[in-house]
Amino acid sequence: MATAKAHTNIALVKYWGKENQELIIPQTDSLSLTLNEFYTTTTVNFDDQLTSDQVYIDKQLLDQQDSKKVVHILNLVRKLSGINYFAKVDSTNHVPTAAGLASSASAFAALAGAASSAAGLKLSSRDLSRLARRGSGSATRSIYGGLVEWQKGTDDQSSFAKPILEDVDFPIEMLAVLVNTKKKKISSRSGMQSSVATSPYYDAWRKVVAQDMTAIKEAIKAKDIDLIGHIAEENALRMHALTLSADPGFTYFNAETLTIIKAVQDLRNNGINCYYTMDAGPNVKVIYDRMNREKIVTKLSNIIGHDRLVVSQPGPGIKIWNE
Ligand code: 2P0
Repeated sequence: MATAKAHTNIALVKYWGKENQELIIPQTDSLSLTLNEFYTTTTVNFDDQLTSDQVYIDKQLLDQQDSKKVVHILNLVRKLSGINYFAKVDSTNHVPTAAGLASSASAFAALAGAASSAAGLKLSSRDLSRLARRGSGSATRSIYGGLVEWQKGTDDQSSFAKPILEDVDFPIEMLAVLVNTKKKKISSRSGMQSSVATSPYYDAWRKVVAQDMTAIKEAIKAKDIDLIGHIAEENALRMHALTLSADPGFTYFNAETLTIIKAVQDLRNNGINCYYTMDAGPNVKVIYDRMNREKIVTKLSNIIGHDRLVVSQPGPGIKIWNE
């Protein structure tokens, strides 16, 4: 039996498309910031008394269909370790408010850590990152804290994350703006597949990411928060252009997303530097130097309400306990 705690991450240079669906090998590299305020803790117990795998998320037992991705990771761990018992998986998402920012990144990173350790495997961080990748692409990066790069590689061996700067020693901060969502969203998995298959801009996206990866690593070296934020904002808009230009076209934005984008632009026009990024949903994350936090929070509170804002610092890498 083992427990792991992994934090979610937000990509500053996005992953949006797979080269290999089964192994989850991406089309491009990506780079993210691990967040302190959002994490998952998962306990895995391999037990010879069990007659099937049992998966609990936030105390709810999942049915067979919903457990599939988790069982896939358990099967990989059984194969690697030679353990043939079924397992009980107990996973809790820790998010500061109820308004969903639970993430497959922290979930599959914590699962990979807890399951491998419970099975007696002592995986290196690189191999843990490779195992987490098999559950969800973004989980590859949640093994490490701080600023993290996922090198796309070409196969299972060569596709893993590595830390760029684990202890972030400059005052970058991220504000999650939890936008109301009623519509059922298009999963990242099918959204990115459709973008790769049908967007005429996909080739250009590969070139954009290669340039952005080089530029953002320079900006990180220089601890230049404005340049990091600018690159992240442009990269996010270009990723979302892949959804609009797919056939059929779609978007993750809603009206509130655009309202928050406008507010960030207004702040910037008034000399308060901040930048936005969005993922496969309508929430907006704002990137800024913490000296600007108060002004940004005040402005956005007036628009959307204080209870839908969560300030987060850079967070740590995975922790695993054997019990
Ligand atoms: C990212 N996202 O880099 C990008 C940006 C969302 C937008 O990774 O199919 O849940 O499990 O590999 O990791 C979300 O996609 O997709 C994601 P799968 P995942 O963070």
